[in-house]
Amino acid sequence: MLGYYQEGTECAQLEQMRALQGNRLVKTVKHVYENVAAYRKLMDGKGVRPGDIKSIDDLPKLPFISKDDLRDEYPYGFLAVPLSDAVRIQSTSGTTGRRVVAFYTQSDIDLWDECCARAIVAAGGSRDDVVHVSYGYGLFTGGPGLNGGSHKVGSLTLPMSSGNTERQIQFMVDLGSTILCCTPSYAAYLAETIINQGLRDKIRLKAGIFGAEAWSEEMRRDIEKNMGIKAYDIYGLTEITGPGVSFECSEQTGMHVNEDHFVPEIIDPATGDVLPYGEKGELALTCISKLAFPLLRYRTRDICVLERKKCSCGRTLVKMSRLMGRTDDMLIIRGVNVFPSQIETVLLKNGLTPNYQIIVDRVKHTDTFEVQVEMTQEMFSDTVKNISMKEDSLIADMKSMLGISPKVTLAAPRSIARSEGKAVRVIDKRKI
Ligand code: DLL
Repeated sequence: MLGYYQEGTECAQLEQMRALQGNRLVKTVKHVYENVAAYRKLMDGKGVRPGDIKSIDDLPKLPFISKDDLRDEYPYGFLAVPLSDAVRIQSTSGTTGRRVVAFYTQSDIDLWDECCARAIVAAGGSRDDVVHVSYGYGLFTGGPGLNGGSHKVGSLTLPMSSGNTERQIQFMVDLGSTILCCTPSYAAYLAETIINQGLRDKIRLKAGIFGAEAWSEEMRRDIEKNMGIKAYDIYGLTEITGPGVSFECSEQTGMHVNEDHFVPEIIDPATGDVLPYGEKGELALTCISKLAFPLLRYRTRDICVLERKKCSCGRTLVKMSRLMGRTDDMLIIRGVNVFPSQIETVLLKNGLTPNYQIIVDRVKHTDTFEVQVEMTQEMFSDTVKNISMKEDSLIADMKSMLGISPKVTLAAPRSIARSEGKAVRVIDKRKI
């Protein structure tokens, strides 16, 4: 079994954890009420005073925060410390609207680094490892987060950032990288390139820490097989801190939430009611130990399940499932709810690669729905008849998974643009 970075916390008894959460929540609520006008307004609007929050059981009394609340207060509205105490910002990519800027004090960065260190150690990392960080550096939290975690562990850290695949592989070979950190789609691309260049025997990777975008169990198995590694999921978001909100352990059945810093709740996205463990819903997160930007009950729009069960790794931290989609990336096509992850599952189960794109359009008031996916080299050299049979069988499998049939186009190998960061899976051309 692999070790722990902070065993006392990672394996704490439930009552001890709840007491710690309660103390930290009380302090954080007081802190934001006193220092953030927007919080005072939101809490006053709901009739809640800091004194009403006495333990972790009082969490549902607090109002939710949404991305729109943050955008309305851009850039400094939610900053909870004087500017002189803040030492860093990170920011979301802003693809779906105005950017969100998150602030950190030095102690916020230290605790974020510790969360990432827990993830690295859970994936088998130690000071003897060479940690190859191919998440982007800069405003994106992936590079800085895993970089900081790797330093805390004491591993040799390669701050590669994303891009320049040739150089990535050369360093991997020359320096003997043992743990790779990047998006799962970039890991799949790196694996493909390593195999094509005949370098599979020259790499020394043993584990990967992959997150920042949705990926399926099938994709995990493919990457593990192609690279000869164990692939671990890691989750996080800029607004809350970045990667390291939760991380996977040796059991690989979901991610332990660092709940001494981030308290998770699953809510019904329509009503906001808190749902019990085991039920699927939207994840809301509350920061209880940060100073500069501690969001309370932040609605992530990510859909998952929480479970508190005994884990074979010994950690008692509550576990969240692999993400099942987002409340906002769910496509509604001809009235049917479709998640890109469902399509990926069908493709990989059929021996295809995770290089695909979903194209949705509207022609004469009717939605069109097409899935373009690359063939493997073997399929490419097959007869036209066999390729067309493969397309038909994919359509049938999608119909049974989704309830509607897309047009499926098998494209030539390597014809769909690769991503070095988060992959673009959906092109929605509808103007609704
Ligand atoms: O993606 C932080 C991160 C960096 C996480 C590196 C893991 C590794 P944002 O750019 O703010 O932050 O995007 C956050 O990405 O709300 C999820 O929808 C998605 N996401 C993050 N991790 C996962 C994951 C970073 N493991 C948004 N599985 C989140 C699926 C993920 N989706």
